Amino acid sequence: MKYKYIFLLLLTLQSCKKDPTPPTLLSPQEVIDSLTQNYTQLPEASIAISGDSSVFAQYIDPTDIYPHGTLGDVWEGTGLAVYHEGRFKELQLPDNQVFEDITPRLVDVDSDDTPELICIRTDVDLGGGIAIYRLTETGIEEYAFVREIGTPFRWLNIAAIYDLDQDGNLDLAWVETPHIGGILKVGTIREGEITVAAEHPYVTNHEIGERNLCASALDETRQLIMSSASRTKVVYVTYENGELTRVLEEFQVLDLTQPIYDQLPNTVFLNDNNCRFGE
Ligand SMILES: [Ca+2]
Ligand SMILES: [Ca+2]
Ligand SMILES: [Ca+2]
Repeated sequence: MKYKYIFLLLLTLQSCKKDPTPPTLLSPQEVIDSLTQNYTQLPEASIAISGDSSVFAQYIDPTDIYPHGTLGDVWEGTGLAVYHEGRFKELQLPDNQVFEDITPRLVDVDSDDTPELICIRTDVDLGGGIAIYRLTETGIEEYAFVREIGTPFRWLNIAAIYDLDQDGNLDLAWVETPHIGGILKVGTIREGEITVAAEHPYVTNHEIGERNLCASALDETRQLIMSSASRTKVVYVTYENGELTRVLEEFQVLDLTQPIYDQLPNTVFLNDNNCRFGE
């Protein structure tokens, strides 16, 4: 009889070995408490939560190895911590990369009903780029990326993650170097490297040293709205037939330190999956 119990104990230990972290379904508050208490958060301590509360994500383990300070401090994340399907999953960047960002964006880019994470990821020698990660059963892996600008201390800010031209493929829009004559760029999201399909100069969607990343938006006609690089006008840009076109500009100074939404009271905004989420 005694041996039977030992055998059962061994069986139990064996099954624990195969699955070292069995899923634990936690309440949203328990997940937030774990992410707050069990990880070293960024100063903003910002946690992204998917619309159905199935995925929680945050940047972790801040470092000051890249003293750019474009988002208000020198502390940038070096890892991701995610709660998904009852498990906490982590990713650590290599030593030459940081997340020059505040909150990962949760968007299902491959239509499998699980959100991917869209992150501004900087190489300390090559400047800002974008990385998209997908969640696997046990971890986090890279799905697609936008190549870095190529020069250190050059950054980019995402503008929208949306099928801008309604061709059935999700597009990613961002402003490269928004502080020094920003260039709006668009690429279509597919697995692997995301290449630039179109670009448009002299715009901005960020003020240096500020934490507000929501100075651009998408209106109900899928026009990208942001500031002119001169900061004197609001510009409206469409993406159709592979081209970005400035269709309208109006004299108005946007406050880039604040989200754009309250500054254009007559505009109906879409959920751009960058700053506004949901259907
Ligand atoms: Ca920071
Ligand atoms: Ca997905
Ligand atoms: Ca598209």
